[in-house]
Amino acid sequence: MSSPHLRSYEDRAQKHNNPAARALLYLMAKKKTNLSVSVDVTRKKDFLAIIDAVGPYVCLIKTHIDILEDYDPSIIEDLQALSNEHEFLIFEDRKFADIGNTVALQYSSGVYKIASWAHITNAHAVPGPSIIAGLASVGLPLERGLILLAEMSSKGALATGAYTEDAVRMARARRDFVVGFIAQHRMETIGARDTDSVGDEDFLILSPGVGLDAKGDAMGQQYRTPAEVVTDCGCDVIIVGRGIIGTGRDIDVGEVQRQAQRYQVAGWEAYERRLSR
Ligand code: S5P
Repeated sequence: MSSPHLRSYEDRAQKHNNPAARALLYLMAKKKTNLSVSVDVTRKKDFLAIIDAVGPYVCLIKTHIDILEDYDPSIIEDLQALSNEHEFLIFEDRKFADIGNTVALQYSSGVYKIASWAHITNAHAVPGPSIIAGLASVGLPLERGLILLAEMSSKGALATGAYTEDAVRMARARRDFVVGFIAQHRMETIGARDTDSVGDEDFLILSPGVGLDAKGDAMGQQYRTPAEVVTDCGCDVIIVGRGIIGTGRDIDVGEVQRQAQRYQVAGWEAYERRLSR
């Protein structure tokens, strides 16, 4: 089978074996969007207003639920209602990084009970395969999917070279639950010489560090354009935060919506260009 990035999202949706990945690819094709908005705000009112405004333009809403200052469980009900209304999946960017037993508790329990509402979450590879086993024990019965961090967008990130390769090997051993990577490039070429089966694998590449206007921020973030990310590097989902929601304390919902539409168009054109190459 050809490399996933040369196939349509629709075709990949039909063949994927993980329910969360299948649902995401299906929504991407249906809504013609590979945009994920990162809703990094601290007030419930802004959080829900932004999601309502960008909902029609996204396949995936990415949350950092622990930065909300006025969190209460009703936020999850509102988020789920918006997810049903606008048809997007929910990705809690929790970046788990502990031993299997601890992450299973962090994923299932505590204040946020992430597994009960996030279709997708993510984890660092640093603890080794046991982190996947721990998260899968909670997530698989709920038909969730896991994204491993194979690379990062920040300047000086340590997730490179052998670390990235080992993250990919860990994912290959758990293709029932690991559906993709946070990365800046495709990962199929990694370890292609290994005996691991790479032929029919279909990992989604979700790329943060995307901006049409800025090249970075004051804290080491680095931005590339949707064309660089999707057409040139073959990534599947663009993750955009401040490029859409802005950097000010006051949210201009109309402007947020205009920017979401702009990034949706740029991301989709970049995908169509990639397929027509
Ligand atoms: O390598 C990474 C991984 C992630 S998940 N670099 C990132 O920036 N992220 C997340 O993407 C980060 O936590 C933030 O929520 C988002 C990028 O936000 P932006 O405002 O810089 O677009």
